Amino acid sequence: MADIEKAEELYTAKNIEVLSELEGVRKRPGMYIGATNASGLHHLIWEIVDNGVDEAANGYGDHIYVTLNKDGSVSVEDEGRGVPVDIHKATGKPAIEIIYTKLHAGGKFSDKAYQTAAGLHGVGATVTNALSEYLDVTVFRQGSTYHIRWENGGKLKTPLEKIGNTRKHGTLVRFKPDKTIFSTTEFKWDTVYNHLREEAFLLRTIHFVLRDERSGQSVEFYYKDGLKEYVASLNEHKNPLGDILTFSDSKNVKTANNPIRMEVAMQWCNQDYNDNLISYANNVRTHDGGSHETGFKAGLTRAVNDWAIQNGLLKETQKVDGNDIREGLTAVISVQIPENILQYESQTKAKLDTAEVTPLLNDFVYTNLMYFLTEHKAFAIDLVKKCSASKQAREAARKAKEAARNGKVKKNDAVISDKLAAAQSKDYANNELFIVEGDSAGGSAKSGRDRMYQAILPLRGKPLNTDSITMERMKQNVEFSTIIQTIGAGVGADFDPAESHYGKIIIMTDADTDGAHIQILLLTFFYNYMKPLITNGMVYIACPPLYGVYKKNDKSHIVYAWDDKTLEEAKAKVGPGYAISRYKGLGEMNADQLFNTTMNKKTRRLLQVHIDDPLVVENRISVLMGSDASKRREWIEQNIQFNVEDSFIKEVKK
Ligand code: 28G
Repeated sequence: MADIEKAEELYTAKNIEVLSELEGVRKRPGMYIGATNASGLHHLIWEIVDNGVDEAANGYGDHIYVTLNKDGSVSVEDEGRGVPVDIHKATGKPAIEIIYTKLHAGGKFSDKAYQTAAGLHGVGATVTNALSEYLDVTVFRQGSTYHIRWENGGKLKTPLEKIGNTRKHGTLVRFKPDKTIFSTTEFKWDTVYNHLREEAFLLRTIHFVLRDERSGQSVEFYYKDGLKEYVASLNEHKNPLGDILTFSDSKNVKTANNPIRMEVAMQWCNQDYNDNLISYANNVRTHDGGSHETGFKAGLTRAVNDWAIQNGLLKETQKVDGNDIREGLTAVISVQIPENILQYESQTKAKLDTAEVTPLLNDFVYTNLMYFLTEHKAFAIDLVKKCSASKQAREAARKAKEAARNGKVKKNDAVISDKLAAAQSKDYANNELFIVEGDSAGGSAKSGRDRMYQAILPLRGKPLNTDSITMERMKQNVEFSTIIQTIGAGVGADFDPAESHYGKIIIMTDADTDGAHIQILLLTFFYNYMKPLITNGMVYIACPPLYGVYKKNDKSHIVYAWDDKTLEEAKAKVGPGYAISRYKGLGEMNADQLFNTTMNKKTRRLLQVHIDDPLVVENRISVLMGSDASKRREWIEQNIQFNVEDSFIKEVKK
């Protein structure tokens, strides 16, 4: 190695050493909280809450109080032992200072058998400190009250001091996120509400009290029946078949130094074509499932088939598929996995990869379900009938598809609505379907589009809410049947995303509350009947610009803007003497403008739709079902923002 390289290497090594851990976090916040959007912002709260939850889970205190303050800060308080304040020998500093400013690699500082999947224990508080304008801790411990404060990303402002006596014990943390780091610093009631509710379901012994000083709202979550209440809330507006089943057990495996704990709650519903499997490993959601879900599914399929065969309901040759059994099933699976065998498939930790768990779950579900079915024969018979009906429907759909493919039934192009302006290309994956609010915007979109690969389907009025109607009624609706025909990939259990005639389905509405409502109604339809479109990331929302900036009296050259930031940039670009138009709807743009601002791949903005928070989905459904229009409007405003990522619609994609 050349000397100069050696010198450089030494220099970097030294630099890394000098760079404090707090600065490291500020340089690469994404590494610690995922992103600096709304999701990352809320992570700051979760990290602090996690520490309080750990203390409570260890048996110290059973309430956690979370308050969203008026100044944009958050307070979190627990009733535990209080963060230690004694002097840490190696450094001569109070322990609390180390805890809030060092990233001591997870585990070292922790004596816990079950690490969170995030593996961030003990690191979280430092991350929150590093990314805050201020972080203030008050400790109530052994008769005394202590206080310490950092500012500007963890710079010690007020050293630890005893400020009084107390009879209470616990920790109170208050912090305000740093505006220079995050794209938004507004905490959302719904996001915090859903997160704490989810934790309350999973933890079952802890009371969470959430208050919002900005609005005066408050709520307490405490679910002593845990997952059972979780499933009950997910199925609240559905038509259940039988009761909620709950099983729990714990098993030792040779490779692990602690038992694996397993818990399941499940219930089937009629008139629902999706399977709603929600799984957790160490209380962290595993969006893509993995070992535990695999075991669960195998045990479930085995139990239903074995019971049906043993009781003469099915012959050996008539076995039902896992898919048929899971149609309409809501299940929450929660496993606690000892740290030494906790593994994930990838960096994102969305898929569990602990092989030991699969046979355990398989056996656990099989044994418990076989027992339950035997004890509840009438239910078991209904269930087997339901599964057989699903199988028949699936086979009929497959046969119809095959017949169409073999030319026995001519695919009738005339069925496809004359409202559709189709794309010329047959490269389906690259094609885009714009579902456009209103005939007039639809007209502009038709003439402005790139005919090669963009198709336009105008929608008249508001689509029906598919939560409150049956599949039969939905299919009779002209708008939905047109969408189904246009996409050409089936519907409900028969839907196959691989057959979609479009790689992207783009919902294009006005940027107002009516537009937002139309978006939700369409998303509700896709969620209920074409869920894989959403889980495969094929559904998008178009973002028309909110402003146009131009030289006064000269609209020949317009610079578009989507939010305050791009508006400032647009003003600067146009220069002195600018004028601003605020766009209220798609209809205000002509065909060229609509294409260039909202449809052109090079310049448009799209939001990719993810609906992965089951509680958000459930909440959405109850709001949509309700007749209270003002509540609905409020929910839309809380949960859908244009050009800003949030819990419902995440990830800005160009
Ligand atoms: C309010 C919001 C967030 C916390 C505690 C309590 C202790 C603690 C926290 O110790 C260092 C690591 C394991 C011993 C532990 C107090 C033992 C005895 C604690 C919180 C030293 C951290 N007394 N409460 N950390 N431990 N609450 N709430 O952060 O070995 S953090």
